[in-house]
Amino acid sequence: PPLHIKSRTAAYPDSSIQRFVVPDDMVPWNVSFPDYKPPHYTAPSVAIQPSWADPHVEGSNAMIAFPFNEYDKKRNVDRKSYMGNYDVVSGLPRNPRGRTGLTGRGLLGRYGPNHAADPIVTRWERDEHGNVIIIRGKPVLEFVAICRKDTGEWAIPGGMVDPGEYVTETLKREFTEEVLIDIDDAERTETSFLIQKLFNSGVEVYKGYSDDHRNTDVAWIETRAFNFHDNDGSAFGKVMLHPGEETTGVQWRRIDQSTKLFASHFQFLEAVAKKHNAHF
Ligand code: RP5
Ligand code: MG
Ligand code: MG
Repeated sequence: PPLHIKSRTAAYPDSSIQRFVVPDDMVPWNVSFPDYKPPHYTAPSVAIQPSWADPHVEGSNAMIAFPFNEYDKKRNVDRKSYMGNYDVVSGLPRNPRGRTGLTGRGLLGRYGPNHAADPIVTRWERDEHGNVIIIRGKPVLEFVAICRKDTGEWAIPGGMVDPGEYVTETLKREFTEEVLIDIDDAERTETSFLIQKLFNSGVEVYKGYSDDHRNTDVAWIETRAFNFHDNDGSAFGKVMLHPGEETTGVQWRRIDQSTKLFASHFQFLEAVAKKHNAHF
């Protein structure tokens, strides 16, 4: 697997914490790194134990408190990884991609994997006459992008899976929450029917680790990304997109090499472009 990069971003978000520097060759756990002393940080927002976070446990007690590598029936949280069984060392789960330079949960609620979902809604980019734009012989795709408040980067409007929630529900819920859909009454019924239909046609394009700047040695994000393609533009034809609470902007953006995107989203969009044999 590729080296995680954003998971080693020096300044930990929303804090004054600096990660311990982990050179590329020291990332794998099986490489000995005797001097490795990552700072411990659990954000106050997590430590106050909101409903989306695990209760805080000291050191090796985590192993007793949570069924790692299993479905946690008590809390309705999936603690299995999409990347196979992860190691549990001194009672704590170990990031399957290697060292991050930080221990504690940081901004993440769960010890071990924190499951997310990413809805990639696409359509063909068209000119003013309605013709699909072609670049170097290939049609161009657009996706619904949000501008995130936390990093200022463009991103897929994804989010965390709630306890007991199916990923298919998370995809729809997050999309609705982050990209509020504003349509007038006359069109509401028809449009929501078409969007509903679109959301039943998802194709999975990624399942696994998310190289997120919030990841730590003991807590990390894993996601499933699904593509919902509005091929003739009918589902979103009359729909206006509006930014939700965690978002400063929302727009249809061209899918190509040029955009710097949040977490591993670039990789997911590349997979979508390939799948549709589109320009990238
Ligand atoms: C990324 O963080 C995932 O790919 C997903 O898009 C996102 C989930 O976190 P929040 O949007 O809830 O902050 O790693
Ligand atoms: Mg989100
Ligand atoms: Mg959200």
